[in-house]
Amino acid sequence: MSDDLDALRGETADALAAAADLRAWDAVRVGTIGKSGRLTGLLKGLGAVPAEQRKERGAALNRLKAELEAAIEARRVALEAAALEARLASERMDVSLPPRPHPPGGAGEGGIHPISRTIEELTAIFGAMGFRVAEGPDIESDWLNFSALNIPDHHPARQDHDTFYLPAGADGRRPVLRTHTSPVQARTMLGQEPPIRVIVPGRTWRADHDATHSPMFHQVEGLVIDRGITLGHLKGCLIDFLRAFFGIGDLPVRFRASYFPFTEPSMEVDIGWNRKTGELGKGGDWLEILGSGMVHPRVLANCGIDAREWQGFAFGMGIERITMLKHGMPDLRPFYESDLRWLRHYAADPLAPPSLTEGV
Ligand code: 2NL
Repeated sequence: MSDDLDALRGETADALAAAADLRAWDAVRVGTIGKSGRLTGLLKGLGAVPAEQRKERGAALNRLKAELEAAIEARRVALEAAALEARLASERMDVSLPPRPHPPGGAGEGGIHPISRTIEELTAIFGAMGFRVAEGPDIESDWLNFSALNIPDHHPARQDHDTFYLPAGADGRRPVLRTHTSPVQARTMLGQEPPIRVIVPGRTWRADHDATHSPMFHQVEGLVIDRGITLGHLKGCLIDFLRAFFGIGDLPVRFRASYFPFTEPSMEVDIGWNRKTGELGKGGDWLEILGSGMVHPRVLANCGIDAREWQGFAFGMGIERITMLKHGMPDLRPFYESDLRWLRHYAADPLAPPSLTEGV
């Protein structure tokens, strides 16, 4: 083996080891096996070697070429791996880091208002039963708010002291601020074929203001239209809902005959509680919590549904009311006062998902 080949082997190994990045590495590669590289030069010079040494010299050069190519490639792999390691280390993110403790409603961190939280819970519970959420405008025609729902002209709900009327439109009729969310169910029936399963949470308006009434409040109504729907479906659905919402698996529930213009028969629904302590679930007293019934055939007809083929049930309740009962809130007014002390006390943690069985 010639000295010049040994020198090239050693110097290339040193240069490769010294190459700290791919640019330096490439300079070594070009300088060794590139077009004008040292090894290439030696190979080109083979022709000038005396014939008797040429064979041995050629074999030695080819061995060195294979050796250097392997060493150059190995260095490239090592440099690329090191570069990747360095990049991964510099961009590392600790995804296991837990979120900072989050005071509900506190110190500008934001919390979920109890009304919103109850709507999230209603959506979770009824969503699991196959209901979708429907929404509609606050300003409605009196036909959708009243007539479609079989509320006749002389009904007390139509009197000015209950209903906010707006100035008459081009048709000469006065729109209203919806007094319940039922017009959204009417829109749903008019807009799609049964089967229908919707809940409608939302703002409602009545010209009524005292310690227990606000001119703006929230309701949730529900509507199911399908073939062969009976009172049994209504009872099962509402019993399951009430037990899930209040988180009391054996909550007593009582159905009591009543009257609504839009349902026939109609029932008010009571839950068991203790009148003295306010505790829900036991105590032998009854508390009215919601209204319900089988959708009146005239309402179905008004909304374009054939009552001989389709039946349904509906229900409605006040969101403030069920929220106050669930959390033992004594007063309705703070819901709308934006008092941070009240909000910090009652707001829900935005990171805690609404639970089907426990609520907040
Ligand atoms: C209550 C009573 C109720 C309904 C609302 C309804 C809606 C349509 C058709 C039939 Cl589109 N019914 N809604 C039915 C029964 C009772 O609410 O006391 N709410 C606070």
